[in-house]
Amino acid sequence: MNIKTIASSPYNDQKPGTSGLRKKVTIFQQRHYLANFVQSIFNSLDDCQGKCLVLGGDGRYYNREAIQIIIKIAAANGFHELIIGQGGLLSTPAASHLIRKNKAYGGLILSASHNPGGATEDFGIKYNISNGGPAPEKYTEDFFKHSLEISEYKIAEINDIDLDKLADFEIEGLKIRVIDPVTDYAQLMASIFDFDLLKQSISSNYITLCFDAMHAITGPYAKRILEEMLGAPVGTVINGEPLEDFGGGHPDPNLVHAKELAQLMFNDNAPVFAAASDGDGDRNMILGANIFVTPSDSLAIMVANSHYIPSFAKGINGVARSMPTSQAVDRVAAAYNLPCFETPTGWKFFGNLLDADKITICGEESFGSGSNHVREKDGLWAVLFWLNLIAKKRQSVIEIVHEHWQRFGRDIYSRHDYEAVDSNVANEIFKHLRQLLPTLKEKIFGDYAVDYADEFSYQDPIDNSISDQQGIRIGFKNGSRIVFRLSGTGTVGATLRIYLEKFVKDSSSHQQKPQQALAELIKLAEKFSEIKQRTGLLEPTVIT
Ligand code: G16
Repeated sequence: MNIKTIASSPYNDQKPGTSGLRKKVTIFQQRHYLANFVQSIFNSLDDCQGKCLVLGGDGRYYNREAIQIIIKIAAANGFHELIIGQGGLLSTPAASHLIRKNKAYGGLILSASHNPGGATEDFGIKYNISNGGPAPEKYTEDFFKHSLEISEYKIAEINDIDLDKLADFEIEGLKIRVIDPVTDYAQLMASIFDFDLLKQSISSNYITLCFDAMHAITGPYAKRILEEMLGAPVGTVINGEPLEDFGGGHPDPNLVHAKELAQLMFNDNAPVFAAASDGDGDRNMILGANIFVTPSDSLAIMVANSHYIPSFAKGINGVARSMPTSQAVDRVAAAYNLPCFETPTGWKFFGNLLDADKITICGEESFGSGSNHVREKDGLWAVLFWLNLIAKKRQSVIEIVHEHWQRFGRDIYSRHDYEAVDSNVANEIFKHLRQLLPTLKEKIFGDYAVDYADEFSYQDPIDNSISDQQGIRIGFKNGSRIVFRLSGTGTVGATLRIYLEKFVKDSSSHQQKPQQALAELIKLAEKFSEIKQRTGLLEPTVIT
């Protein structure tokens, strides 16, 4: 194989964020930009010679071009086998599964997740290690270090690969397998859930449903599993064709961006169940007729009912949630005597706990939940989990949620995002909050007496690595919390997130509307951060 070495020079902005490197497409299209980053990853890994790499993305604009470039760089760096999803498509959880199933060295997943796609929108790339999970911080820091020192990259002089034809072939010793992106993943789901029960419940119309793929990657997965394998009527999956620009939409499954679905569900004729997933298929939003299940509640409910799911019938080892996720799951863990871990935001922090069998189920407020079946959060897995629960418990979504609140109390929860804030302003807000923390101890604000005020730092219990500055927390004696964090996934300025949580035990108060129930905490959060004065934004950009 003819290999060329191309001289290049570093870009200084290739530091991966919460989940890989995310930038505008136009940034990725700069000369050598993508090649530099890919070569930096390969340079920082141990020898790539003779190894297998999984490759695919969410189909967004620039996916195909990027895959052709990566194939050539991977070939030049000595990979022996490449497993690529047909059309260059792989959902993030499916890629994680393929890495594990094929004992691959790792995988490159091309996605900017829930961020919009298109020629002037976002693109992203992340590396997953051999356990199938996102590269932990020690890797991503090394990728960045290499990107700052790069002086050349290697590229094989081979023709573009036909990504659309399923085939196994060899180019001068390099094995390439273009595989169906759905088959392996669908088999995995069938091994976890009770597909026979689901088929019966759907064919008897006990469960009626709608799934919004938001013109992103889960279209083909959801059509195969929900419509073809489980027999849901054709048309159950809406916006099911993956498009490079997601049809101009924002593939973020929440009540703001999946408006069509929200309208359908808060209606007299709503189906029993609805859900949506994001750009790369790892997020989920769960809805029942006239109810939206917050991701934090969804996690707690899944854990509390996990014994109804065939693969968890024998019990689970433990659970974990990211720090800003509500404490609802902690209450379940305490009641069931399960270990419960609090990690920083980012799925990569669950990897070690899952590998060490300390936890079986984990999740985040950012519309993500998953288990030890892969090392990524998994949108369709969560959907199937809920469908399995509805079918097994013979209860509607609203009944399941209300029963849960009745037993454990309700953590009323909301997240307020202030997007595209000037980065200097955002940094000043955090500086100000850090100075404020020591002055808050033991202070009382109306119904809220401060219990602790600190900045979250995490020591991984398996490898003892420490991650500092993972969000500012103000906890109150009544169990309520305010958390401030800067997003690590945005591509324009800074996104400031305020997470608000209030625990209500008494069932007569469970039906409150979150924004009303949280009004006093919202005022306190705005007062502590001075967010309105400092950003000039009078309202959050997105409330979920
Ligand atoms: C990524 C990570 C998640 C994280 C989320 C939010 O999700 O995989 O673990 O919770 O970002 O991050 P932030 O608050 O920093 O924006 P995704 O779906 O974007 O890959």
